[in-house]
Amino acid sequence: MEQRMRRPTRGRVAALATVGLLLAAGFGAGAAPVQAADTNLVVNGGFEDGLANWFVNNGNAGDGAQLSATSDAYAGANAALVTSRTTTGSGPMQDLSGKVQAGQAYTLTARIKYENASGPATKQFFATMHYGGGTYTNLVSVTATKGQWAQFNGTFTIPATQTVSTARLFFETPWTATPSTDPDLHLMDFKLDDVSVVGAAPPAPASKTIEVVGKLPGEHNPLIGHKFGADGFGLVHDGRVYMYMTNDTQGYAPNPATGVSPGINYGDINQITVISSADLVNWTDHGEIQVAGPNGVAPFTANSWAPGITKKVVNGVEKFFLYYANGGGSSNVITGASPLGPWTSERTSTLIDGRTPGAENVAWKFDPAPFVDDDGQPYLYFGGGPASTSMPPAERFNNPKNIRAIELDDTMVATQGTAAVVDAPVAFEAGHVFKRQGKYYFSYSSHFGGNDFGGSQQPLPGYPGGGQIGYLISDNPMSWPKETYAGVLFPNQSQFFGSGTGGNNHQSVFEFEGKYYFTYHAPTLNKRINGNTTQGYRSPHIQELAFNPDGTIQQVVGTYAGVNQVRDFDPYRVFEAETFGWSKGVATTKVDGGSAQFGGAAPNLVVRDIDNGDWTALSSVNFGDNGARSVTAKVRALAAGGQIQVRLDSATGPVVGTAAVDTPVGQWAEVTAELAGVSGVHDVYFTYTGPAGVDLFEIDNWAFQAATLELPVTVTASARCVGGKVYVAVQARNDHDAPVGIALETAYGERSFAAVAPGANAYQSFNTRAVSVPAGSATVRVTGAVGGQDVTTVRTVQHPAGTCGG
Ligand SMILES: [Ca+2]
Ligand SMILES: [Ca+2]
Ligand SMILES: [Ca+2]
Repeated sequence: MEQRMRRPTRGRVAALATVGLLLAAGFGAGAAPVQAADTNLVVNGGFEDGLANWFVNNGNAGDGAQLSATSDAYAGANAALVTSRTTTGSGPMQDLSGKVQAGQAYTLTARIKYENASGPATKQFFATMHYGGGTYTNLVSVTATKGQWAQFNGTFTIPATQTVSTARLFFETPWTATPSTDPDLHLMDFKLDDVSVVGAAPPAPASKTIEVVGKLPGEHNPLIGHKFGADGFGLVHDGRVYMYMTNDTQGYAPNPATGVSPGINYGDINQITVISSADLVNWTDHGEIQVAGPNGVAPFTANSWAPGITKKVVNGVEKFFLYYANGGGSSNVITGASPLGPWTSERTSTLIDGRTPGAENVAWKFDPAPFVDDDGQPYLYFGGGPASTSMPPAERFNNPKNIRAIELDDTMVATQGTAAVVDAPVAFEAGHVFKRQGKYYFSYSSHFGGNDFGGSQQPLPGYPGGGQIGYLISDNPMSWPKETYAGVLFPNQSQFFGSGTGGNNHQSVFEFEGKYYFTYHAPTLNKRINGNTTQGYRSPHIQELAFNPDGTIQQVVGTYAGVNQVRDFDPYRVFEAETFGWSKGVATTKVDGGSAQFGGAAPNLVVRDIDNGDWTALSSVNFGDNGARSVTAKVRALAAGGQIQVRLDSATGPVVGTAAVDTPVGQWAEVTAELAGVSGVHDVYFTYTGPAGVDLFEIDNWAFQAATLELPVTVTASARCVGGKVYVAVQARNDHDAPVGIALETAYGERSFAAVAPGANAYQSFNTRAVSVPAGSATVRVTGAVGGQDVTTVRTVQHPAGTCGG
């Protein structure tokens, strides 16, 4: 009610008085010169982009008007025209939240004109700021003469105590409670053009960069330490594991002073985060898919929680189907041409909602998890939330029947038939199915009790406690009676990670190169940032899943150690710099142009927020016996004096190479570090140094270059006279640890030796048939194998001039 009852309070009167003084002092002409750093905070103030960034003030329930573009402009081709005004405050508005700052002074200019024949000869107009709630402040005033463009031109200072998290600028006529009694005086149409608010540049948005080491060197959980990710769902494709996650980082907003973010707000989340790895330790950040919201792949959805993905050949084309929860009320699917997109929506409405047969009694039609059987038949599992009140309390608690299984049709983007009940004990959410040795496994997260589940009840013996992952084993992917319940496969994560890590969970299972893996989340990164008082920001984890001979699952133990690295990292190729085993103090951001490693259609990110002392690292990089000669980075310098140091095995290990990032600031370029003594298998740390307090550079990708393979050989050449002729002698000693072939070539002949033993010499004295020869060169060609590779090393050696009897 307070908001609707706007009145000219003392504050408003005082503000008006200030404006009057400024105007009386002849403000426009005498204004202090605008500082070079000042910025116009208004976007499209001249309406040359039509009505972009403008809308009608809607601060009070009664506010309303029509806003249109008009060619009757003060300048340029367009101005704004406001008609059908219902209140004095009904006028063009632009949101300056996040741009204006308390305590700052701004200069406001604008042009305004009214023309209605029955209106007054002159009329006062205000530029006003709405700071949210009932707080309105008139900023600048002008009295216009009918039919003429009048100019707003004044300054205003936002009080140091004013909260500016909401700050919306609009134009209006002086307030009166019942303007409809004289609309010609109070609600006339007017035109607006050339609006500017000039002052200090907007503050930089607070950094989301995670400054702590969130994944400790040597540990493999959480999977990444530079951002969050929840509800991970693993997909294996073409030798890599892809993890799709709810983008918990989206609403993360640590206070710059305290470092503590407000608690997670799932309503903020409309993106899905994707990472991938070929070894389960070094993960590449593929950024976020803008799934939902006005600019999303599926703009008819608002949220993108709890993704589930599968692949299937449809009409001869392999496609990837990414299902997600549109909040609690419905689920949807988007289609990818690859695991990394590009993504499209084949639907124009949600896939699972209140119209889905068999889902009518499911409270939360969310958490969609796809499964494609060996025969190609696809299924979708979904649902959760409060149990139907039609059941007795004990049944609501123990067998809430809130999860469903349904067939998908061959398109993968529509269901067929009626959903069947999954009678998972104490079920809450997060249904997931995989198949092993002909048996189907359904896992899910259990509820925490309470009024939604029959009030104070006890679980039946063997049934899960709160927030655990239980599972069922069935011979039929559509049949899940309670008798198929097989136990708890993962207790609550707080049992392993301690205070601050409780709450619900969401799991998946995937098979990769002969082993099964279990994914789950825990707010372990949040805990490393804030201690035991976490704010609900979750991180992805993986453990190996082991089975008993009877097919039941050995209960999973959550650890920071995580899983073993599946294979060493191959450094001799271009790979994205947004690939880390571990990192400190860096962030990533998407850039245009596709990925050098994953293809032009795949997203590409760069590592940013690189400060002096930050680092990124790769686990178990195999340089081979012969080692690396150099590493090249594609970088964009942001300051002079930055350096990349390459270290082995820790962030404080020996520096084995350095690249100066001395390329032009702001431009992408390549820099190279020559390396010494880098062979075998090592963790590699890229440590970043340079001037303090500035971002040093950004990095797009890396490539190591293998050392040129060489066969060690010692060569000598001489000339001497024998029997009146000059002989040129060439000798090559095999310094390799295996036999080699050696060819000796001179201008006077050549000779080849097969299988010269280690330490032995190939020797030939070539008869020049001359009494005198000039100095010249001999070529020694050595062939053999190094580390299993065929190698040829060519050396040249000078022989002196020779003469007989001179
Ligand atoms: Ca204009
Ligand atoms: Ca940093
Ligand atoms: Ca990159």
